Amino acid sequence: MWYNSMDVNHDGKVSVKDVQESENKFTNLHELVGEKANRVQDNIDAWWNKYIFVTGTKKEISESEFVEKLTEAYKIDKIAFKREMQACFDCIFAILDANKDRNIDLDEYINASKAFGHENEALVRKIFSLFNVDPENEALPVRDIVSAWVTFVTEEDSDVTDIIMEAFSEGL
Ligand SMILES: [Ca+2]
Ligand SMILES: [Ca+2]
Repeated sequence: MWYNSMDVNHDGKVSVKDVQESENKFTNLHELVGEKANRVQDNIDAWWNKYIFVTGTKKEISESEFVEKLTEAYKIDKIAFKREMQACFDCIFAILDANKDRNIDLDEYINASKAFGHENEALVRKIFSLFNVDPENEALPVRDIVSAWVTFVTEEDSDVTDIIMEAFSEGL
C-alpha cells in the first residue's frame, strides 16, 4: 500500500518519473521558484534516493523489491528498522511542512497529497479529519503524523488499526 502511494504518475511502478513529478507538483503547488524551488527539489530528490531507491543507480524499484527490502531490514534489526523509518518520515514531512512551523495544516496536507498523486481533494480532506487535529490552529503536529506512518510501516499485529491503514481503506 505504501508502495502504491508513491506511484505518483500511476503507471504501476515507482521510478525516477515519480520523483520528477512529485518535485514539480510540490514546487508548483507552493509556487516556489528559482533558488528556493531548486533547494526543495534537491531535498525531495535526496529523500527518494536515500529511503526509497537506496541502491541508487537505476532509480526504479519494483513492489516486490521494495517489500523485500523492508522485510529484510525488519528481520535483521527491528529497532534499527524503526529508527530508520522514523528518520524517513521525519525527513519527508519536514519538507512537506512548507512554512516550517512543525505542523501540517490542511493546505499543506492537500498539497503534500497532490504532490504524491492523490488528487481527490474530498477524500484527502476526509483523511485529514481522521487525525486528531488540534482545534486551536487546525493543524496536525508533524510528530503525530510521522508516528502514525511509523506505526503503519512497523506494526506487526495487523489487527492494530492505525490512521494510515484507515486512509488506505478509504481509497487513498
Ligand atoms: Ca510511477
Ligand atoms: Ca506547516
